[in-house]
Amino acid sequence: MKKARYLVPGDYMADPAVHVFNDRLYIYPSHDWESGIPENDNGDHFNMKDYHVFSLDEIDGEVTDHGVVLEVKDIPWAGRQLWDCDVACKNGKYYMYFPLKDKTDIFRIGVAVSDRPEGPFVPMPDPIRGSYSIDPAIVEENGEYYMYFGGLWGGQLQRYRNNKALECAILPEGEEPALCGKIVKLSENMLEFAEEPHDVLILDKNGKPLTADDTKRRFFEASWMHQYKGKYYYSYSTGDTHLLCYATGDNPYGPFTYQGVILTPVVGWTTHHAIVEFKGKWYLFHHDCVPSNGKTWLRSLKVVELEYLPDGSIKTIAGRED
Ligand code: FUB
Repeated sequence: MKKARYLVPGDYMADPAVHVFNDRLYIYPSHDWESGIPENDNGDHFNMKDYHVFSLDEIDGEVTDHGVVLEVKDIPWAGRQLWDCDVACKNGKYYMYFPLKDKTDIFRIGVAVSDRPEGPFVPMPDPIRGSYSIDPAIVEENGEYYMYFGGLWGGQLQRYRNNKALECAILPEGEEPALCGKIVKLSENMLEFAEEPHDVLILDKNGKPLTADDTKRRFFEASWMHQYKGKYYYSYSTGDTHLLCYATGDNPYGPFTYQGVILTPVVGWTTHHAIVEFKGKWYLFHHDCVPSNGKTWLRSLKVVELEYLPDGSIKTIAGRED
């Protein structure tokens, strides 16, 4: 696959989380729609109200839409905005982790459970205790499960320090250390945090933490983790500079050393991704707003092959194909 392929041309889907379950690729996207909410820096225009699941058995094969698998109206603690979710499998059960604003307009992360990767998913009555912000991404490591999460601006990460809510949001500035994404181990039953979340530190090549003004490299949102040749690749969006970047480390907690850009800016404000190996090749799943003529709240899912250079670095992909 040399050219990026749109996966769901008939609908607007974004923020892909992708996993191989039972030899099949499963895609867990956000479901964009035209809700009429005006665009602002808080992301109110991303007013999603349900999730679909998609699957395929070949990368260029037919995409099956498994329909609506979870809806805001069925989540007891719901306020609004179902943003980027992820799914993990443990002991034959599938756990969907999703960010959603509660009735006080604070993002929490909830869990919904299914016996099948394609859902439907049944939500737990309350969000995960101690959870906050957005963009959960789950990895399994030696039978333990970890969640990466966090996002700035509308993702509300700047409202917290040391996992406690601040009286008012504080975004670091200038040469102050940038805010970090978070990692937390999940409990045995997958329904709780097993510890306090930790910072995911990103360092430059001299071992210095990235600073707030380093906006083309610092973390903003959209964490993803994959392993390649024994290294841990932590990838994320730089948000207001619209890049997908990555940093590598020796264990899931980091620290990670910044390495480079995976995807240059796409059409649309947000950029988001999943990196997955399938049938011996690596793929970048992402989204852009070309099919909606640049409407940043109406995004479309894409996939393109990802290439590694012999030294383990990732070949940068152009976000715009023109
Ligand atoms: O889809 C809403 C938000 O936009 C996601 O949570 C972010 O990662 C960004 O893609």
